[in-house]
Amino acid sequence: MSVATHWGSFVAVVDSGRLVRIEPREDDPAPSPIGPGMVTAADDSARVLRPAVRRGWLNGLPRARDTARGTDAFVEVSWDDAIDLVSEELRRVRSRHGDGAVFGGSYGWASAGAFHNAQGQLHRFLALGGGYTDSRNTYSTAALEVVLPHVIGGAPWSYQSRMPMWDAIAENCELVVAFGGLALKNSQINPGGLARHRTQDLQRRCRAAGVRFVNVSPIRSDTAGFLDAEWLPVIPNTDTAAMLGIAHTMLVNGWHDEDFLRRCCVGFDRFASYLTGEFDGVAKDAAWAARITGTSGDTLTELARRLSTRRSLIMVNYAIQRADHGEQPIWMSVVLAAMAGSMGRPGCGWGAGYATMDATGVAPGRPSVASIPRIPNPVADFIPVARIADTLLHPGRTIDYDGRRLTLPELRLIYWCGGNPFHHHQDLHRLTRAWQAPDTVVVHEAWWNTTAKFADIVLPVATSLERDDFAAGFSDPHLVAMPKVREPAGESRTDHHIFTTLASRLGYECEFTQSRSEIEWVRHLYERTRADLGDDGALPGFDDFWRSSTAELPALSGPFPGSFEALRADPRRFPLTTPSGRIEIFSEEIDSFGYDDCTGHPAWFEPVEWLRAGLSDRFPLHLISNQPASRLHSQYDNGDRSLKSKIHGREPVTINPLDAASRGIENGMIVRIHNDRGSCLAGAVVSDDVMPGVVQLSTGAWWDPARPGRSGTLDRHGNPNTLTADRGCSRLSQGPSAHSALVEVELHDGPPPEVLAFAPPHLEH
Ligand SMILES: Nc1nc2c(c(=O)[nH]1)N[C@H]1C(S)=C(S)[C@@H](COP(=O)(O)OP(=O)(O)OC[C@H]3O[C@@H](n4cnc5c(=O)[nH]c(N)nc54)[C@H](O)[C@@H]3O)O[C@H]1N2
Ligand SMILES: Nc1nc2c(c(=O)[nH]1)N[C@H]1C(S)=C(S)[C@@H](COP(=O)(O)OP(=O)(O)OC[C@H]3O[C@@H](n4cnc5c(=O)[nH]c(N)nc54)[C@H](O)[C@@H]3O)O[C@H]1N2
Ligand SMILES: [Mo]
Repeated sequence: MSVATHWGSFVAVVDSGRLVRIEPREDDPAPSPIGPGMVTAADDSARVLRPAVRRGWLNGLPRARDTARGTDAFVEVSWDDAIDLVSEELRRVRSRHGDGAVFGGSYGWASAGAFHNAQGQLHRFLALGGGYTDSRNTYSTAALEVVLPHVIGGAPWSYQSRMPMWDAIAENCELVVAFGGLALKNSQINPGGLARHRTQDLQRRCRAAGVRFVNVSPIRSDTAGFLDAEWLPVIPNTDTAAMLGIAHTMLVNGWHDEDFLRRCCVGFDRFASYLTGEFDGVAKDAAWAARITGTSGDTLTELARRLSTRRSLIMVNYAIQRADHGEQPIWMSVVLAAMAGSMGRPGCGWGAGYATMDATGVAPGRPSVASIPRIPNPVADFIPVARIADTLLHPGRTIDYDGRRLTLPELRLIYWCGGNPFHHHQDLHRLTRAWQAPDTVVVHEAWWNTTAKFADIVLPVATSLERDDFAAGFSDPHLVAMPKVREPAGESRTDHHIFTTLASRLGYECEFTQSRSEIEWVRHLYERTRADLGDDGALPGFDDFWRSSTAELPALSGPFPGSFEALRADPRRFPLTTPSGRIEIFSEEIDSFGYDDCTGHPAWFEPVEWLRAGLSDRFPLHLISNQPASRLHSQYDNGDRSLKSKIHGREPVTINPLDAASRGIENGMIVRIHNDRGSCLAGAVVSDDVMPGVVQLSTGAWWDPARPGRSGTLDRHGNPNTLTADRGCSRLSQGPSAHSALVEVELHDGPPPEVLAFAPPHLEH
């Protein structure tokens, strides 16, 4: 039976109803090892088997400002009782405090599947019930999503179909400079699933065609060994300065593409006076940039020459914008590509997110596929996604966001479905304090992870292996069947089943289900997709698809709206959708917002936390909390693959030999990483893969506070968000800035405490 996940498609081996193994698909050239590791987690001791309610909440008092959240025992209740409690509480909060007091902006990746999309199900349920406060943008790319439409126009994600694909790069490009690298570990993933992993083969093809790669990153392994990339380690968060130094060199040598800048861009002159220092007296030359980035001026000068004389491509990844002033390196990368002369030439120019997800740069998109239908949300209020703790701590406060003033709403009921904020949010101790504010927290989870433990009502949810659906991954031109391969564990139910029962209790079941059963919905969405494609699509009927497990959608062909090739050819005929119709090197619009931390053109702003900040006296190491190779975020941290990666049960932290030696740290030792926000344990990996002054601790280890609810308490397991800062990138995007954090590392003293991250809370019956 076929299995589809965010980490690819697999085959389930089932024996008399029991899931025995998950194997790679034969036609996947680079299957992810995360898939096979899912089996043991399906029935592990962390599984939530029955609805459970926090003891203090059930006892009724105190509800608001409760510090027992995260520490209390849970009482298991029947589904009937759980549905009563949740529906009553929704009714109470809506009538007492208004629909906007319900927070449904529950961010998170959940699982693959067009129908059982957790956010889609939640939003539909809450919208039909009166509405909810939503969240906007993603933890992945908030800064990019907000700034790029100002600079290159189009919808926030439209660059995906406008940038060169790998095959065109192999054919046309000579030099790729990748800011943040091209980590293949990340291309295991594709949101919503994918049939076959292609990125590795395509990267190899580029290498075979003679494309040279430069990896601008604090970590060497951010490019695959077979690419033979030149490694240019830069001090984290200084990419904008490096790009400015390169741009300045191009300008003063006259290497920049004057014709393209004049015809297809606006505002280069104003930017140029910033570069030369006409405004502030500081020339952003290669020597200036070298001092900031920790590289040599000659290297940057040479890179400027090569970028402007070769057919070149500037790539940016996403991590560089999950940082203080994260808008700047994205904006500046577009400007640099415009200057270099390759913008709008086949296989060259600019692109973002290559290898961060498999389909990015592989296919420019796919025809649209029907999913659980959205209902317009009657509540207009929203918060920028990463400002959740601010909202809970400071309701009524106003903040800036992309030229607007937002008033943070007062949230009384948090409904989280398909995400794990107690892994993904920055500064988890601050989130713990904020989390005490609402009256009620309802969570749908399959496992007792930290978010479940910090809820009031936990409803056990079936996993993607335990329900029927089909996958339509981001940009992947395949549909993959996802038949149920095992029964739901314990009493768990699908999100849809739970919402159907709640909607029934609240009096709108028919509107919610449209009188379709789950399998009828799956069939309906597939047939709808097939009908929308018409004869051109020629998809097989549902029964054939379900039997054969994969169907191929017709390829999309360009040119796509906002194409840079069309812009270069004729900017009058093919304008972008920016106010000027051109690439905005200077944005009058952003300038008019009057923000001091994001002005009218890209610029270097010193991050609050970086290796040249005063704080580095006390915390001399920059923490990179990148994506884990062994799992997707926190998902399947309890799976085989992730468990095997741990060191004495802790998350591995990589540290340079120089930094390790001066601290007496050796491979395999348990260390304590700390700053003023918190501390965690981790297992040391000593390697010159990371540059000196930098430590790397992946995201997603289930947070394991030693004294839950106690501010600053030790995390025994190694979640980096115990250390990161909860600070918006700037007033423009208010995005998360996880990659701007300084820490110190020391040997852990004495016997290490047991890791209890995977232990369920105390359960009463
Ligand atoms: N320090 C630091 N923090 C970061 C990042 C970083 O780089 N550094 N990266 C950020 C990024 S890019 C992202 S995208 C976020 C990711 O943050 P999340 O998307 O919140 O992380 P996941 O671990 O994918 O959480 C998904 C949760 O949904 C549950 N789940 C799975 N399927 C279903 C389902 O069908 N129904 C329900 N109800 N639940 C389901 C899983 O068990 C899991 O607990 O993290 C962010 N946090
Ligand atoms: N295996 C796996 N793959 C994933 C995910 C996962 O959880 N697991 N998550 C997926 C998701 S949701 C997303 S959004 C993407 C994220 O894709 P990215 O954000 O691109 O991925 P990261 O692994 O966080 O970061 C990649 C590298 O950026 C480098 N970097 C960090 N800060 C800086 C900096 O200031 N300057 C420079 N030059 N480099 C820097 C680090 O060395 C890091 O290894 O990955 C996706 N792919
Ligand atoms: Mo992400």
